[in-house]
Amino acid sequence: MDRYELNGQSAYVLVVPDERGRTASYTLNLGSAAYADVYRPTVGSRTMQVQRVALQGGQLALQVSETPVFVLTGTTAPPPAPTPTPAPVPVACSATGTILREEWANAKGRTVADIPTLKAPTSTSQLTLFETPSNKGDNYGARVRGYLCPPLTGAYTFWIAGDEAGELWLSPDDAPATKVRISLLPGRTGVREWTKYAAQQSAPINLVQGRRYYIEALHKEATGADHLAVAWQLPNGTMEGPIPGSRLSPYVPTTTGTASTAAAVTAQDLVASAAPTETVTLSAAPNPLTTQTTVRFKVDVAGPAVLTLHDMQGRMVRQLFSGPAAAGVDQQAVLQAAELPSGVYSIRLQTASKLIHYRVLIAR
Ligand SMILES: [Ca+2]
Repeated sequence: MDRYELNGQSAYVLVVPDERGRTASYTLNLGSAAYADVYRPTVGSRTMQVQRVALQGGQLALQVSETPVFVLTGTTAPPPAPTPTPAPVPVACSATGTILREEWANAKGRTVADIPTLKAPTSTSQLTLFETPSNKGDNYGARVRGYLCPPLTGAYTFWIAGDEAGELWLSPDDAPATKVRISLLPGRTGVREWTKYAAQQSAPINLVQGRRYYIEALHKEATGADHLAVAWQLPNGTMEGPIPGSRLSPYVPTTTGTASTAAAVTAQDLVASAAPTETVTLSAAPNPLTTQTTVRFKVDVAGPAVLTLHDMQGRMVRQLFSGPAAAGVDQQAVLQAAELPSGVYSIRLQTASKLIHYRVLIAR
């Protein structure tokens, strides 16, 4: 995390800098800020996606990845209610009627940080509304996750209720990696008791009709009563609590394991399996670049080499070199950037046993 100051205004940049596909949860302490604007670079766009998050006690919890996230704060009035775009004709939702619930049994602790989400869950089920069964047991953690299909375009407000600990996270799109915590339980509530604590309620959040949004509720139970539910208010004022299955689709875990941890393990395995004696270097200058840059690389074991350019989503946008590389010889390739949008890119060099990355910024 880097912090930049100008005239008393702070900007924060959060990034996992190693390009191995790792992600991390991070809580920024923003002091007296009332809200934060979270900016994310968008592929092919000169402007960034922005999400406004109301803060409780200045705490902003974010999911951070190798794509940088920029945070600006505001201390004045509460966030202005976004202006809904009228959408009089609802389109058919892609919701399939359920949301995934994962449970970890025999998990001690009273906070959501005690949920062992990096392990495989001990059981899973599908809920037909955004509410878990009451009084299932003691000492478990759970995660309810999937996709929202908003029936209208405009500002939605969310609530979480539960016993004992819970957090609600929402992405500005359908990617789990971009999720932001929008509300939480400061303490236990009754079943569907939405208004016991101010922090149970989110800021108004603009959603677009028919688009998919990733949503995730974390739930930690220690002892006694246990339950969890999530509600929302539609732009037309309708309250739905809990959110019905007609708005929901389940998250579908991939067979290779869920996203970030599996990707991280794969990248580390690649590095670990490299011949210990092989050294590969990769650089580009100038960087940042405007029209072109010269990429230099060198291998000390002769063999095939492929040099490619990838955007922030990992898609290959250019191949810069492919062929045999001689040992100990400086190789060069020119990256012409004229037709590429401004943004952060990754140059990848793949050899027989190694994959390395080099980050470049195209800025005009
Ligand atoms: Ca309890």
